[in-house]
Amino acid sequence: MKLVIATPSPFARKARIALLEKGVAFEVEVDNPWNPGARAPAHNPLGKIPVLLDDGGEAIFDSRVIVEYAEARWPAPALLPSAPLARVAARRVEAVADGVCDAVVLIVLEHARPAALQSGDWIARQRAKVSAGVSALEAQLGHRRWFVEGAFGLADVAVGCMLGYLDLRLPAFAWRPGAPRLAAWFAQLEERPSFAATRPSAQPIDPVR
Ligand SMILES: N[C@@H](CCC(=O)N[C@@H](CS)C(=O)NCC(=O)O)C(=O)O
Repeated sequence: MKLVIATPSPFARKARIALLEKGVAFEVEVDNPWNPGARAPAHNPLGKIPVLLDDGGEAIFDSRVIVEYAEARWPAPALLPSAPLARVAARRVEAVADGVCDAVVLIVLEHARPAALQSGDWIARQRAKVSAGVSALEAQLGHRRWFVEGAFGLADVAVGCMLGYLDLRLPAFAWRPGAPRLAAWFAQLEERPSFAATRPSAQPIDPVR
């Protein structure tokens, strides 16, 4: 089994951590979906990573589907609660975290365009989503140890991957002063073996015009 990733991608990291937490054996193939010669379009019509290639060669994407697949195939340890409404709560946290990542991706792509083509309004709109998302997660975490049902799970994985991506791609975005509980929580999470083994790193992006 092979997981196709990009080294900065929070979505790929989420899928990778889910598999690591479940103790599944898999290879990692590094792609750069933004650049010519990317492998992603051969597996996913949307040209996006992550893609999980199962032992039969079937391509499973996107990160949410990969997690669902992993939960079904390797149920223990569970990353999603079994109670339907608790599952919804976990997925909602994931939706906020993934949405912040989407906004950061759009900011990064905008910054990669020639300066004359960049839109300050567009960047400001995406930054507002990042701020609102981080604030909402700070409020939701409160004094809890984990986001949902007192147990580590997908919601925690998704938020941790989002914060790691924020630090990588927008290092000047000072989110910690406004989200001190999330900051302390994230510092501990980063020491977890699955997080420590998957630290994100930058890849160059060809300018998109
Ligand atoms: N919703 C998708 C998002 C995946 C995604 O946006 N991947 C980015 C890298 S972080 C990508 O491959 N983009 C290439 C493109 O849009 O052409 C998921 O959860 O897997």
